[in-house]
Amino acid sequence: MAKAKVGIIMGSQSDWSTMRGAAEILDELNVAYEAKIVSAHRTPDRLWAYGKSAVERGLQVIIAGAGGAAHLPGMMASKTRVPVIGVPVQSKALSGVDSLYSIVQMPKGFPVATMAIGPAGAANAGLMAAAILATADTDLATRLDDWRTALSASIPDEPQDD
Ligand code: RP5
Repeated sequence: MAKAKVGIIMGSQSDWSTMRGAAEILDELNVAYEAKIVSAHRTPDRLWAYGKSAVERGLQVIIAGAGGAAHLPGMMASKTRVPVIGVPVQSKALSGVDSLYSIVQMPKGFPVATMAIGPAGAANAGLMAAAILATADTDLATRLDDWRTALSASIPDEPQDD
């Protein structure tokens, strides 16, 4: 199995149904990744160890998804210089606006590239990770260009009746 270039991490098993969207994009684009549950609150030591070892393990992008008090992406960004893409998972109580605000409002110095709330954000996180890697990988760049061309081609010119 190829060594993971992208780490997909999430605060809970319950986030996987959303974060799977990032994994599916990386599968389509043949980008090696790993997926782990790493919680800022429930497993803080795991978060620390993951961030501390990310560079030496060869991770080039981290996609971090969390909901509610969504501290995982920001804490990970504080622990590693590997670029972190944050995905606000849709929460039950506040529909993910809490997650979005928690992730996007980083203090100067520790950025998190924050996506949209929910599945679209997860898929876009996969695409963003691929785009970052494609700057130094021409084969991946071609696959990503082809993916984008196929998406555009799938959009009809005119609306159809249901
Ligand atoms: C966060 O709390 C997780 O990222 C998840 O989105 C949310 C709820 O977690 P569970 O109670 O479903 O485990 O830590």
